[in-house]
Amino acid sequence: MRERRDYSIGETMTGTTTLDEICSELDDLEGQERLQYLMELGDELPEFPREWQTEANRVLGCMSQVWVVPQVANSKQQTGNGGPPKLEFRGTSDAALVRGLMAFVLAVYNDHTPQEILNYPIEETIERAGLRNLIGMQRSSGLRSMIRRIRELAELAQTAPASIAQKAAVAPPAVQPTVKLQPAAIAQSQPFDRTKLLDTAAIRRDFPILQRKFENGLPLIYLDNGASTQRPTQVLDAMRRVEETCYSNVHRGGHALAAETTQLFEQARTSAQELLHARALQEIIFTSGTTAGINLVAQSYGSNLQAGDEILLTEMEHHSNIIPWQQIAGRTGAVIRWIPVREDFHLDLVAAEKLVSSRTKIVAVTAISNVLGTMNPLRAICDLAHAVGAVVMVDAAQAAPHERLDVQELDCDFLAFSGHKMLGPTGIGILYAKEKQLQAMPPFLGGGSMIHRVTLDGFTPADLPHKFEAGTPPIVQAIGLGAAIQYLQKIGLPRIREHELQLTRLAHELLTPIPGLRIFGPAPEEKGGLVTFALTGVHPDDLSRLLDAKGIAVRAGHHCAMPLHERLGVSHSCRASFYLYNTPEEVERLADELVQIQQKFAR
Ligand code: 7TS
Repeated sequence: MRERRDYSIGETMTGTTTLDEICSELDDLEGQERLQYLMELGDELPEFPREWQTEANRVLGCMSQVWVVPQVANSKQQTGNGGPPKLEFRGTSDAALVRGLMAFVLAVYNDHTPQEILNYPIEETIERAGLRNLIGMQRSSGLRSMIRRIRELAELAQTAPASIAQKAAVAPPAVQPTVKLQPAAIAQSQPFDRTKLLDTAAIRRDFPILQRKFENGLPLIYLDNGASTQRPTQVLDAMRRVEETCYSNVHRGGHALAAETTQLFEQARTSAQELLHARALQEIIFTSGTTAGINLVAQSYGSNLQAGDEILLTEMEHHSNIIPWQQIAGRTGAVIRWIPVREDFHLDLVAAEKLVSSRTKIVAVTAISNVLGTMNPLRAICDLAHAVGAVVMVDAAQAAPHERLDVQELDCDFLAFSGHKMLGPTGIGILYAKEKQLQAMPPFLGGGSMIHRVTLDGFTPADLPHKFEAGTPPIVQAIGLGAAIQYLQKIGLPRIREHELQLTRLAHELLTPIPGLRIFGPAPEEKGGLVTFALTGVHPDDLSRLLDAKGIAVRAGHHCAMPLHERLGVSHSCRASFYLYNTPEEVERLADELVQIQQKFAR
């Protein structure tokens, strides 16, 4: 048998043997011994929990069952501040030899940046290790499937790093965390980094309302962006310009004003299409907001539900993504099932997999929780739903304003958001839906604009998107939303996300040490730009009033998420939610006031 080497310098993070050692070992051995060695190598792979052996993690194209999970390597391996994150994969198979091949693949790719992974000349290494002759054709194509999967994940990490975090989140840790709340979160989090903030001084000049001072001389500190955001002059001007120069109804009337207004209105649709990277303009429906979009889908798509069909929701939904489904379930006899929220504030996807079946017809999930901030693994949820033929409705009310969303990448069937949470006016929102779904769905509201032809006996609906836009739409508001989207795009959603992440880190750093203060939500990296908390001894409603007296606007209450609050074991909570114009000084003021309140009232 082969001699065991000293692995002290050669061990990778995951405890498996290094690539050089594998190659030199294979070189030293002959025939059967080499296969035996590969199998022993597989035994060295770190444990891969059963809960990780999901469809989403499966490597397609292998004869045996193979799974891979990507993770961002922990900070001690990082190249330092600002360097690209290194990836670390965990994998396994139900076949011993394939586990050995997995160990080889992981020795090649683990602890490297996505670019290094993509540049790596793997064929040379396969040659060097002599694997081509050793493993035969079928195993060889399995090996290539593993490599392809790892390269795909590296590409994803480069283009959409958040999805790697999402993919990693699909795989829960082997041991469910027992520590609740922020101590765990702060331990994982990177420190606040001022250099990654936006130029808020310049941005704030665009928002007249932010100059406001209260009668007591205190400036406004607006931290209630989860409820609604403020409008910049660019949006206000765009709306005023229409009112003052060309206002008219749209898609009717042959006069000049109608043509000009219609053109501006349709430009806003194009801006929304670009924002979401939708395939076609026909897939963008103007609604009055997220609530209206979800109701449209529930009433129209949901009208085909039958008794016993299942709608899958999550415990962290806003009431807007609960009640429309309860209403349609009540009418059709469909049953609602719930994906639970785990102790670490993430969805329990292991439970979700068990809940999904051929009875599941619709999965409706929030992209970002308006209370916890948790960013949900949308692509994995879409894959899970599509595997059983169900459609997915994404509530993007808290996501579209803050992060880049690509409906084609997500592969969701429906996605809704509101203008007023992203610098636009109230009364306007967008429903994205795949064209094939919209074609098959009956119209929701009936009236002007949504018909092709009407007779005394009935009507034929108009083409998309007008089929779903009955009556005079919120014209000026749609144009305002278009201007808001352009404003956000000019700054760039990834930069806005980074700014909010820094503010959230700062908030966690400053709020966590306050005695009796509990944060409801995961680490800043895993959530949107908000912090929801409770302070022992002070009711959240009082807390918000005390902060208000200091000019700080936060929201207290159940935030239209009563089932989630029940799960959290509290009736109300307090939420500070950030946006691109908020500053670290404002977060510091919030923390200072909370310290004072704690010292005065919460003993
Ligand atoms: N979904 C989520 C996740 C939300 O946060 C909200 C509004 C909605 C749907 C409804 O949006 P609308 O524009 O149709 O009303 N959320 C909040 C909030 O958290 N505080 O006030 C409104």
